[in-house]
Amino acid sequence: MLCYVAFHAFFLMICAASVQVVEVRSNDPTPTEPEAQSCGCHNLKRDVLVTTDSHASEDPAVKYLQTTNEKPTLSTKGGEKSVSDSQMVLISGGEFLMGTDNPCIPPDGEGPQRSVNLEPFFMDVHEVTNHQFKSFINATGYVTEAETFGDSFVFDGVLSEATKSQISQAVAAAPWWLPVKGADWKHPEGPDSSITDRTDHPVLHVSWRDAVAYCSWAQKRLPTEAEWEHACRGGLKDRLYPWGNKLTPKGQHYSNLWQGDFPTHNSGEDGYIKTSPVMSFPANGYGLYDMVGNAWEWTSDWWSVHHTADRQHNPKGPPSGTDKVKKGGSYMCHKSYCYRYRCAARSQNTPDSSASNLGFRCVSQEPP
Ligand SMILES: [Ca+2]
Ligand SMILES: [Ca+2]
Repeated sequence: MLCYVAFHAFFLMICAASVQVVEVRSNDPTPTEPEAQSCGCHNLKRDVLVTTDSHASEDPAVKYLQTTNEKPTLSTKGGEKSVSDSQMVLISGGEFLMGTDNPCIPPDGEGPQRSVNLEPFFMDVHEVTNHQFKSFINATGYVTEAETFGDSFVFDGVLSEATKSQISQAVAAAPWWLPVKGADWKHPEGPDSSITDRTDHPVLHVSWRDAVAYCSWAQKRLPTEAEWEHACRGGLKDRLYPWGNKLTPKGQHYSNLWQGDFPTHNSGEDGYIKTSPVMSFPANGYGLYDMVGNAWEWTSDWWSVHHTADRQHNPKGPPSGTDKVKKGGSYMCHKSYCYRYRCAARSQNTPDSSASNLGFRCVSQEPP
């Protein structure tokens, strides 16, 4: 309840705010309206910047099925690595409690807590890395949506001054989000950046469709929200985080989040100002890394904030919608602005959205 009260005051501002891109005036970098205290990444809509979507009708799950593309190198002992170079763990099925009856951000639809039954599945132990995504691109020639559109959203705190000086727009409700021309998975902070020293970091600037295309190529799929949350909880019941209820047990950081004052000062107390190499923090009880923090992760579900309290079996979310659910929060999350690095927390973006803190991992019914 305390959680709710603390959040409620500034949520009233959030819910009234729609994302608008505004001109940034010199000597007045902060747009005047609407103001909202949120990280703002939950509603970065590409269509405020771009009006065409020429390949919306293509189904990446079909187009980039591995079998429709060049046969990838299969895993061999001591030889070449597997197609997606991935490690997966078996997540037991059965019953778990999804959501919470003590929501910190009630309008996100964190509740009610409901009993969910799942089939067993395998899940990538870490977020899909730049290295893995590059294998996919090399094998298929896939072009991401950010590359097609020519831009992507980047948090201004990670941009070079040279890149920032060329930008004249920002997201009204969250002026630290800037549309950066040339930002894509290979150039996370725009054209003057690269992933050369970040091959083991989570791939960023991938839209939901890009993520679906990758998983299909790897003969996997995106997790449902229920699968993701079950996996996040790591076998614990009704806890905030994958490791328990205390954010930093014995002073140790268990995830890559934001320490300091958002959005002006990131102390990097956990060791990282931006993304971290996957598996830099302890795994949860299921052997999964970075389920919260580092990069947000797409799920297959359409977004809705209305949930039944009835027991469900393998829920897959609403049949349609405008936004897709993402889970886990990112290196940009701080309790004061984006307390969404909890297993029950959730947020959303349109399927064509991409940003410098949003990635994914895959699941499969089959062993890797
Ligand atoms: Ca950090
Ligand atoms: Ca993550």
